[in-house]
Amino acid sequence: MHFDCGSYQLDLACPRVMGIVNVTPDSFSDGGRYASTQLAIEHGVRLVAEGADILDIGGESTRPGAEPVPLDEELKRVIPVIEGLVNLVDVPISIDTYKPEVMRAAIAAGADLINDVQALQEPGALEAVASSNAGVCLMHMLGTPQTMQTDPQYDDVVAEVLEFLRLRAEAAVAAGIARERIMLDPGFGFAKRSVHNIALLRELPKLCALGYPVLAGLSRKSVLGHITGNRVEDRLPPSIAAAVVAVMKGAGVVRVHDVKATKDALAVVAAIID
Ligand code: 7PJ
Repeated sequence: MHFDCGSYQLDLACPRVMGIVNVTPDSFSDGGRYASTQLAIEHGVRLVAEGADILDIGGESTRPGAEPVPLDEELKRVIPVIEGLVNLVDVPISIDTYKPEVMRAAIAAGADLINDVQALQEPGALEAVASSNAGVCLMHMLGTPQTMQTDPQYDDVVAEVLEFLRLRAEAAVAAGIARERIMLDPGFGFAKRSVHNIALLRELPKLCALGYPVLAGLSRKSVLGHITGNRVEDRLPPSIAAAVVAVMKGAGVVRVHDVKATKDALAVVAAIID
């Protein structure tokens, strides 16, 4: 299976690792260490040296309870980082945003992939992607980062997430985005309790059966803390296990903080599993 994004075509026969580059002073696990443009660029270059196949640049933390970032502040954070990285690395640059203005500016600055936790539901977002050749990751969430963890309720979380993503993919295709440019993501940790996250990972093959590449983002997330009792700084082993399970259940891309460790684990999987 191939995934088209900007000037890149990714062969997803072997699973790809998306490395996270936060440019957010309040990001829950990096604590603002890469807040400055220069540090974020250096971090991205380091992740590519470790084997990242995609870099995901985020300027607004979407962790539960995070405050929204004003448009001009988000642009100031992410655009210089994208501009710096496109000249330094030869992997697709993804922008983690739900704001159409940020999508357009990021694409103009060289971004190849729009990673939208709101699945292009913001007015103007479908058009912003359709008028480019960027790829898009459509993610499932209920509500907003401010409200999503209050009390997520599902009758059948797997069926509901699948139906939502199927409809968003249809909307994207209807807006003129080719199927080859679309990737789907169940949105682990977004308006989901641990039981919901575990059910979605266990049933990931059902999402893969929709026919689009699937991205899984479980790195350091609280479901792994609930299972192990580990604090966020001690969640590397559970994150590796989650990435391995996601790939074995069909994910084409895993979104992670710890690129080198994840690449090593997936190399072992690739050597054994056909
Ligand atoms: C995800 C994301 C995810 C996609 C974040 C964190 C919270 N984008 N952005 N999927 N998570 N596509 O990294 O813990 O799971 S931010």
